[in-house]
Amino acid sequence: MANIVLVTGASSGIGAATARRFVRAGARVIAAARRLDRLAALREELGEALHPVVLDVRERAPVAAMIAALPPELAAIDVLVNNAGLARGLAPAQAASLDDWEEMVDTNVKGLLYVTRAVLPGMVARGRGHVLNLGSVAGTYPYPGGNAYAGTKAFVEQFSLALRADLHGSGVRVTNIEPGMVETEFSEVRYHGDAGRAAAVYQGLTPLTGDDIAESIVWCASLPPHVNINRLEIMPTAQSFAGFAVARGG
Ligand code: NDP
Ligand code: 8X3
Repeated sequence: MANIVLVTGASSGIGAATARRFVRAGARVIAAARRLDRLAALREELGEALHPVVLDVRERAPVAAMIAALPPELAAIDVLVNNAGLARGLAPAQAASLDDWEEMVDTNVKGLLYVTRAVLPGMVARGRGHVLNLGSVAGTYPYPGGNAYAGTKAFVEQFSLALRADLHGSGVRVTNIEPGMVETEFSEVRYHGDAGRAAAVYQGLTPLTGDDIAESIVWCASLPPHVNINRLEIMPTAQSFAGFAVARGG
């Protein structure tokens, strides 16, 4: 089992559940996010094995500085879970907010790049490590209003596969975790705090939980070092596909 794990976006949802699972499996977890109160509560719950770090992954220099300033006992990161991310809005592309689009690109694409670039050299030098990225089914299957969010997750999927190519022979593993509907704060964030609209997304079905995804993440990381899960697509049983849309009369 991994010894030192960095989880971004550990203050909520999938990230918090992943931090819990790794700590319970005996790892020390660096838990990064912007909301200190949430991280402090997680530290209270999980104890000294959790090392909270306030970090906005969109800030390139502070990301690099945080990794460089880790205390020696936490510096040799075995597992990086690039989980920090968000969707903003569900408007069609022709009406979507450019601010929403930029926030998603800055977080889901550029933030993930900054953290990965800061952590990878150490993993390669040690000849071991595992990067697990949070992609999404949205990176593979389009849906109306997914536009920029889907694009960021398609980036994450292809970047993950490309990392596998670059890291060939290094001993460093890469996995893209691709969930469908997971009930977290995701929809509340997508709908800019509209809790009613967010709750309606999960009404009348059994969605995945953050802990369902955390279980899969810990499973991937605990496989023998010669085994690499490239992509893992996970949906609730109640979610599937609705086929192509056809506009008639045109
Ligand atoms: P949550 O909203 O519950 O959690 C998102 C986490 O990301 C929070 O801890 C938040 O912390 C953190 N975060 C957001 N922006 C930043 C930032 N700039 N810097 C650092 N941390 C940040 O959603 P989920 O747990 O569902 O989402 C986790 C990941 O899973 C995301 O990448 C999402 O796209 C992906 N995913 C989610 C699915 C779902 O249906 N829920 C399905 C497929 C993928 P804070 O605000 O404190 O910074
Ligand atoms: C989150 C799942 O289907 O809302 O990535 O895009 S979905």
